[in-house]
Amino acid sequence: MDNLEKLLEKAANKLKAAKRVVVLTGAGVSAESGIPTFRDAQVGLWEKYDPAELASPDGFQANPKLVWDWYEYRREIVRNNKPNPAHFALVELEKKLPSVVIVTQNVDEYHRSAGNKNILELHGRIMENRCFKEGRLLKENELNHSSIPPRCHCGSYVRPGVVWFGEALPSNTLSEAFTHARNCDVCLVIGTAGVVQPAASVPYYAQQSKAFLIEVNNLPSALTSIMNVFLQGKAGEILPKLINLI
Ligand code: BV8
Repeated sequence: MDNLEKLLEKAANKLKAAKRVVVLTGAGVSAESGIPTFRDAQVGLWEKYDPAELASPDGFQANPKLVWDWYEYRREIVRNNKPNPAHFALVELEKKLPSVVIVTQNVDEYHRSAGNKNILELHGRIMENRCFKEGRLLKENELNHSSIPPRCHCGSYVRPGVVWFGEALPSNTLSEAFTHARNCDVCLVIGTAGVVQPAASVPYYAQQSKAFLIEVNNLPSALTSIMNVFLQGKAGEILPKLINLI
């Protein structure tokens, strides 16, 4: 049995015995769906822009049309692709174990469309629209498309329903994620560079509560040093193998 198989078995045994599992996912879990990660170099028109610049209120105010177009480009990619085996393996995990909570940094809603039920979306949803001034969620028929970005009936621009850099995460969702992390037996961290805060604190709360930490990533991340098991590889390949052992 090679080293990866031994590690898979060790991780599967811990998951099998777990009463409460928290799964933290990042852009890497959707990479095999064709959704570019934040780490991936931006392509084409977006090559010369830093995502963290575009994904911010200042970036939007400086150039609302550019940021709106970037989100429309990303929405099209999400619409034209679908969940991959990594997402479906997590649906199986939720079915097999007594309690699994998916805490995701992703805004593509692929965990929901794959079939997971217990999901905490820390950074919002890319398909949703909000009034830039009021923050209110807007229905499609409330958007005035005579400009780009569209405008809310209050006259302010419409923005995507995601949490930008420099904006607070939804407080209830975040505190629920931290509470689950503090009370879990196993924390499974998949496809995240572990850089963006406060999301990247979830595994640290699990560690403080003596949970067993497992990471799935094709490269080491900022979190790998605190992991009990690091399963190196693509999430779409590793997760089905891992879940099949449970
Ligand atoms: C906030 C939505 C405060 C938008 C996103 C300490 C504490 C608090 C804040 C900070 C702090 N330090 C710094 C900050 C500020 C900032 C921050 O974290 N900056 C970073 C750059 C240092 N944080 C914030 O601004 C947050 N807000 O704290 O506000 C506050 C409080 C009160 C009042 C006002 C303000 C808000 C952060 C949320 C930003 N929004 N998304 C959008 O999508 O457009 S973050 C966005 O980037 C993603 O959602 C995701 O979270 C992040 C990218 O991270 P990853 O998911 O890790 O993806 P990445 O591409 O980086 O890496 C991919 C990984 O997958 C890699 O490891 C790769 O190896 C791996 N991989 C690739 N392919 C595969 C794979 N793994 C497996 N299989 C594969 N096939």
